[in-house]
Amino acid sequence: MRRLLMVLAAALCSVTSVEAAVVINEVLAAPGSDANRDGNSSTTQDEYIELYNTGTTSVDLTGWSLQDKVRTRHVFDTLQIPPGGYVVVFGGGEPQGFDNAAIASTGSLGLNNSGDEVVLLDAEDVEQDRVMYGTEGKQSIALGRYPEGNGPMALHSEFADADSSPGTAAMEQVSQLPDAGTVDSSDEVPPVPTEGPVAAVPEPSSMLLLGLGSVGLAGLKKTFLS
Ligand SMILES: [Ca+2]
Ligand SMILES: [Ca+2]
Repeated sequence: MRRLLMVLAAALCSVTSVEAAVVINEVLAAPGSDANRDGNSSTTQDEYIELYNTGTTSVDLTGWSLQDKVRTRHVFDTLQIPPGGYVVVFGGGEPQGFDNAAIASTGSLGLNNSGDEVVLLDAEDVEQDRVMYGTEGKQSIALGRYPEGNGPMALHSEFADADSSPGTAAMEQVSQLPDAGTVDSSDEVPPVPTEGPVAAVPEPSSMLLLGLGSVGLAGLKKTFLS
């Protein structure tokens, strides 16, 4: 019995260890603007792959690598990714204003616009994550995981108000959109829900009319039946 429990415990541990903390969170194959913010819009240098640490501890990315369908495109130099942190690997250029950014160590990411595969390997060449995309990669819109870090890949514009969010959470981009400066802080403004479908709840005035309608109908029934 004890032996069985030990075997079960070992099996559970191995399952948990397969759950990778660091995932491929966003991919941009066909950049249409200056994604790395170096002042130069380039269809190759502004390509990027964003990694996200879904775990609760830092992960040492030293020796980890990124591959596309063709070959290894980037091998990480010494780099830590903090819990809840992002790392963006650009095709090239001189990325500006990112907490953690790198440029492809082979000189290019080579992300095919009409479809490709991106694989993340750890320092022991064990696969940690893999994403695939098709012709949707042609648009100048990043493909990202939604919910952040563990959902399927979708066009970034389908779940956020921005076409991309290299180095940040997709939802942070949305919350930055309203101009907070125009709101008078002395007024009590109720918080506006930022997500979730709008429920088809009748407005109070129409509910009142409905209520009046049924009272009217009841009255009519009473009149005709009596
Ligand atoms: Ca650029
Ligand atoms: Ca992002």
